[in-house]
Amino acid sequence: MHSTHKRILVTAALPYANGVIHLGHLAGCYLPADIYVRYQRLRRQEVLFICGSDEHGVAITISAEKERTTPRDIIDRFHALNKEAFERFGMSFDNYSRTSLPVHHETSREFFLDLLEKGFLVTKEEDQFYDPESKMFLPDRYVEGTCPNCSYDKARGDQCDNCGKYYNQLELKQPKSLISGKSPTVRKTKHWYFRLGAFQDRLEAYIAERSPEWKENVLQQTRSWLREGLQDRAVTRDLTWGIPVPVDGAEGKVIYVWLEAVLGYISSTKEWAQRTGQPERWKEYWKDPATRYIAFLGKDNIVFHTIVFPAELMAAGGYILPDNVPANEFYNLEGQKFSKSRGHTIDLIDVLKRYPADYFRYTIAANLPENKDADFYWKEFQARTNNELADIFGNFVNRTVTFAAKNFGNAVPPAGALDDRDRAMLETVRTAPAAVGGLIDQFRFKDAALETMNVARAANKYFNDSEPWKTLKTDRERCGTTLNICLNVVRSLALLFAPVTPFTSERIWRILNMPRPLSDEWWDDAGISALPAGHVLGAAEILFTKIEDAVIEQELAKLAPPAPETAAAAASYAPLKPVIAYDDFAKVDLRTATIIAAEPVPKSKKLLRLQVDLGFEQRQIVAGIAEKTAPEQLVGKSIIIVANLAPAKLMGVESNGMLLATAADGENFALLTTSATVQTGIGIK
Ligand code: B3M
Ligand code: ZN
Repeated sequence: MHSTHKRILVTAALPYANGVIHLGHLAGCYLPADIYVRYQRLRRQEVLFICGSDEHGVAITISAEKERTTPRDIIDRFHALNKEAFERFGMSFDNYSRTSLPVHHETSREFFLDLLEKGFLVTKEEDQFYDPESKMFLPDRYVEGTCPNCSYDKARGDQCDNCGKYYNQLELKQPKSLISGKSPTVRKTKHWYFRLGAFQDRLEAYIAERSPEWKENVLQQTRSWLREGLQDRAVTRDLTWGIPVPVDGAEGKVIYVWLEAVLGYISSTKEWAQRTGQPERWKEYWKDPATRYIAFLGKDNIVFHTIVFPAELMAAGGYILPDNVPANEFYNLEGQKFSKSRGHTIDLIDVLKRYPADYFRYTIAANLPENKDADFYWKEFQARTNNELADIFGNFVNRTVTFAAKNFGNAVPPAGALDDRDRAMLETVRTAPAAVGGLIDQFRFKDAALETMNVARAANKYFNDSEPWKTLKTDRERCGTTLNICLNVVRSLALLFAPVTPFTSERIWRILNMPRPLSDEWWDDAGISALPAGHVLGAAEILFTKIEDAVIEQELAKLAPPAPETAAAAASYAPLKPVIAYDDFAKVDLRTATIIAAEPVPKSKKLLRLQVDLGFEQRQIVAGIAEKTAPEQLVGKSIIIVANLAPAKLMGVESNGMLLATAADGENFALLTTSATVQTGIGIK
């Protein structure tokens, strides 16, 4: 832990008040943040956990139009729903604000005018799509067309949802206005641009300094933006919903949502300071270098937190910058993306009526998408709940407290002489706070949750191996020692699990009849035996109820069946691999080549040995296409190969490269070829 810091500021991405949050959001951003904050509080760190609703942006105005209502109605509804869902899920925010509040409009105006005054904003006349029917300029999300990069035909105006590419809306092919459905015209409009390039050097230095601590997925996206060179970015939009641009001549324009939303963290902190009667205290969190700032968010928000927001803070001067931005990857549902529109989702407020939040908190924590996408499966939810929470953690607690209630007057018996098994159990508990805490400090929440469950496993085994039901009859003191240790381990587990399953830990605290609130405890004290002999316990209760198969079948039936066209498509198309940065693709060296000889590889049904000519050299390549094409048909073909692949041996035959072909059979099998006139050895990009 970073002892040089006096306090910790934690922000979690402000969800758009344009829909209900779902488990994907919790796994991507909010649950990791809450685990981190709860743990730091138990370490007696001064922590402030800030969040709120992001209530501007065109998505909200589009929803309002679709529902024939107002943006205000949309944000009031979803701000309330999301705030409630977060509370029920145990998100322990110190303040949950909303960017439609005056405090946020003031903060945003202040930053905007400061940028203007310091010359970090420039105005440019630019061509933009205009819808003559609705008489309005079309912001990015209002235009739909064909992606210039991947030809996806439902691409929106600023970023393609299919390939992730950012572009200027005018690059869209066959553009269509989402308001009138007609093709838009192009008109000149003035916008203010943030001169992001002015911060290139300072941002590169900032990232270089922070990079040893940051996750690879975060660094990769950030570095690819820096490598491309930071361009001026339009930070105003022709919209009426949002924060009006505080400059003469900007009527009908608002500040671009992403420029102001990140300032929402500051506004929310100001609101917290006001509400708690210490209006100046927000500065301690945002302007004091003794504050360590951790920003939690999902992976599609990374560059706004590692480049745009730091640039804004650098421009303003005197602000701290994020010390870490531990973004997670995506969390999907049963192998497909969450999709409210397709009904492929889990409504949090709905399911929390049927299952305690901790069942989800533990299931998600145990499989967080920390370094790669992950999925929620209802069957795994049932398995984690039944086989781990109930059979290990719950079972251990219940056996311990009911045995003490029945045989030791519902009090903690004295511990006598310890044997090796006792000492091993106490050692496991003694080292747990540092082991689990160390993982949380490294934002490895999944390993922390699994490590904590391992302590419960060890406790269960200790109970079984100590056989107190036998020693009760043969050696009551020994039996008392076992139960003394087990009751203390129950208390330790309540502390260790508190960041992940806070509701359960509070219940254990009541079962143990603890004299002071769990929140007053010290994390490190999870490693000691703090229950004195004679301490009277509370009433036992079952912590977890197992989930029946039939119940899970009902949940699965609620999920929309894959739509027919996608079901067929799913059958024949492999799911897209995760989006990669251009730099990853650029490492591959593709070349044209000609097959000059082809023969089967002895004793192999699949492999052919090819001699290919690259122009500057000849190569031997082994290809698994013997069942798809005859060798004699290949000679003379102009193909494409991966020329910088590490050499490999297949069935003992050296292969130095790979040819490109469709991964299919029958009429769908095809080599990637070029016309015979194309010279060999030419690079492909
Ligand atoms: N509302 C995008 C999102 O909900 C945006 C995050 C803002 S964090 C300042 O994913
Ligand atoms: Zn695309």
